[in-house]
Amino acid sequence: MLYKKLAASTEKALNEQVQLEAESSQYYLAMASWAEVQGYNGIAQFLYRHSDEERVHMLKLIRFINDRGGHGIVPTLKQPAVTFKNILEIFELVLSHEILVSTEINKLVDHCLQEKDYTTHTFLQWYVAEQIEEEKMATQILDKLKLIGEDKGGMYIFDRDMATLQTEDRR
Ligand code: OFO
Repeated sequence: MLYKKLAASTEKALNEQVQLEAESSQYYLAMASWAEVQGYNGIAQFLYRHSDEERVHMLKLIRFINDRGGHGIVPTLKQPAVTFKNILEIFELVLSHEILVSTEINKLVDHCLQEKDYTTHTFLQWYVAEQIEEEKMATQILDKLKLIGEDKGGMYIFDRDMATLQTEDRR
């Protein structure tokens, strides 16, 4: 084994994060599908990309756990929401979900410091930085939606622009 084996408690905590990243991917996939059916094709494309990125976040964790002598567990996923009130609600949910993920990442970082597991601590810094970007992106999108309000023309342009908006990613 190349690396010092993960402590059982760290392996468990990382696998819980695998679950959360997988749930994030499913959640955004459900939002993407709903937006597409409602005719918001640009927003749907953005959310499909976001869902794919969350799956990559999950994979990075699984590979890391396995590289460190643990076992990355592919989780069972619960059914995400099927319908949403409107686009504003979707991005409010995205922001609150990302804040939840950031909280969990911070708990993991804290756990690593307590365990003196500096390798996992370093690995997690990528997620810390990613969460800052994701919270910022969701906040900026919400600001735009609040400016648009009930303006249908504004929403048309917003939807068009979202087709090409890059989800932040440092891979
Ligand atoms: Fe995995 O970055 Fe958002 O949740």
